[in-house]
Amino acid sequence: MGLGLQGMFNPFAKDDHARILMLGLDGVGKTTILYRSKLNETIDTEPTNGFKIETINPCPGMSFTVWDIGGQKKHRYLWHYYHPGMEGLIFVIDSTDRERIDEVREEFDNILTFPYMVNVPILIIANKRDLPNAMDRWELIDKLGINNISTQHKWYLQSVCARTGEGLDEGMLEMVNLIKQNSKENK
Ligand SMILES: Nc1nc2c(ncn2[C@@H]2O[C@H](COP(=O)(O)OP(=O)(O)OP(=O)(O)O)[C@@H](O)[C@H]2O)c(=O)[nH]1
Ligand SMILES: [Mg+2]
Repeated sequence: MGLGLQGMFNPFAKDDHARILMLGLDGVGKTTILYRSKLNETIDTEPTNGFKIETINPCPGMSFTVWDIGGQKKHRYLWHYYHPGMEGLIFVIDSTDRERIDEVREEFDNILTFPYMVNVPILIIANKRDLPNAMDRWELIDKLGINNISTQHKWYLQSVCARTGEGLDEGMLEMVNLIKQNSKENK
C-alpha cells in the first residue's frame, strides 16, 4: 500500500526513465561525455561510426538511456532516424570552435525541424570549457540564436569540461528537471 521510504523521498516514480538523443558535430566530445557520465572516467575515444548506447543515472530514481550518434558529416543524415520516441535532446558544442559556429547553428536549426522534436527539452552542453578562448554562454546563446527557440522548447545551456566532469552532473540534473516539467505540463 504505502510508497515505502524510497518512494517517499524520491521525486520520481520507481524506475523512471527517459530516452535521450545526444547529437553534435564530430569531435565535440559526445562519447567522452557519455563515458564520463557512465563511468566517471575519461576514456580514449575514436570517432564514432554509427552510434553508442549507454544507461546512466543522473540522480537517484531516474535513468537515462543515452543514444550517442556519430557527428562526422558523412553520418549526419542518420541523425533524424534516431529521434522518434526521444524525450530529451543533448546538443553538444565545442565552445572553442568559432570556425564552425555557423555549421553548428545550421545543424542545430535542422534538428529542430525534425517532426518528433516538437516540445522535446534540450540540454546544450558547451564542452571543452577548460581550453583557452572558450566562448561564454552569452556569446553562444547569441551565435546559435537559442533565445528564438525558447517558446517551443525548454532548454538549458551548461558549460562543461568532459575530461574532468566539471559541470556535467549539473547539466544532467537540469535535463532531469526539464523532462519532469515537460511531462507535468503535457499530462
Ligand atoms: N580539452 C578537452 N578535450 C576534450 C573534452 N571533451 C572531449 N575532448 C577531446 O575531444 C576529442 C573528441 O572527443 P569525442 O568524445 O571522441 O568526440 P565525439 O563528439 O564523440 O566525436 P564523433 O564521434 O566523431 O562525433 C577527444 O580527443 C577528447 O579527449 C574537454 O572537455 N576538454
Ligand atoms: Mg563519438
